[in-house]
Amino acid sequence: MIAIDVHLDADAAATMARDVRAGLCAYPKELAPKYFYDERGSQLFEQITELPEYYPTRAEREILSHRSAEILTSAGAPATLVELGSGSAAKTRHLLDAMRDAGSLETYVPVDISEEITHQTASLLVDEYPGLAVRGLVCDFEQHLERVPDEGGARMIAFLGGTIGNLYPRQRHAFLERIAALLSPGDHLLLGTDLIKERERLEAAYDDAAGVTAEFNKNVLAVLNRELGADFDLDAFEHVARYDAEAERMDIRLRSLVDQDVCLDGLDLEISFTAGEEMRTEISTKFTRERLESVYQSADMELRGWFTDAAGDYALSLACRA
Ligand code: SAH
Ligand code: AVI
Repeated sequence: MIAIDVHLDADAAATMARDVRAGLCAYPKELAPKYFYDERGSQLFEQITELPEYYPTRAEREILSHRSAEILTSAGAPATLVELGSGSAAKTRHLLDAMRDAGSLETYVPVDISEEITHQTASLLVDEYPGLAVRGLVCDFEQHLERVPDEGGARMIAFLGGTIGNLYPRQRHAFLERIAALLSPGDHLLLGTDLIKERERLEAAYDDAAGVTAEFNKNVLAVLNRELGADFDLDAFEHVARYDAEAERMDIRLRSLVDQDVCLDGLDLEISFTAGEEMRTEISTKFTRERLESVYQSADMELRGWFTDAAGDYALSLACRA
């Protein structure tokens, strides 16, 4: 009942080496957020979802717990749920429950870059949903999207958690165009997006009092230490999270506390940081309904459903190919 294809091979290691070299040699320095998610990074993200300041997960759960049946009816009662960046699939259970209750549930396809969490999620789900076929894909969804299996029949592709906000506009546009190309008539995309709100709440959500987000951010340095033989001192950097109102996104960085040199033996590279220098590790874009409508339109898609939590903090939108 479980089949998981892993597409993280020598290719993935070479891609990481190339990305990190380019990011550290650029000015300003930058690392891609997909490198947060080793086993520890996935655990830290799960802790973030439970923080009092981090409202997006609770808001998305509220929508899914109240409106999954309606969402699935609007999506034509699909038999297959594909989920990009599935992680622990904690909130996805609401969609799977509604599919089971409607008698349409056949296949779940988790797609995630983190191998450990994808295996854990798959084995929990086959126990929880007797008869469910899980056909997982461990890969970088920006590289291997077209490997998502097609079982025939209507599909819903869910991209939850606001992860689309971690892509730059150009990446996002290219990604949505590729998703659109995967959608046959009758298939739908269910997209989770955080909405624009006051700076104070946004900045608190990404700089929690317990310091979990700071630890999550610094974990990318531990990943480089292990994977690329680097010698980053995690205590020599601090977490920075600012809202950029013009770009409508959170801007998350690591700031060097001192002048320092870092060696990356695996890349045969030594780089210097000056005291106060900042390296971006993630953006997290916030949306309005109007902005999303135009984002869909330019990717040859159209908005078909809009679901928000009672406070209006977060939205799930249903879209199909135009
Ligand atoms: N959907 C879950 C998890 C969100 S965290 C939720 O809503 O809570 C983002 C998830 O996307 C992580 O599980 C991470 O491993 C995965 N991810 C991030 N970048 C990725 C990429 N390029 N390819 C595949 N998975 C990615
Ligand atoms: C996964 N992604 C949608 C999270 C976000 O809110 O952008 C990652 C995150 N980074 C810091 N906190 C949470």
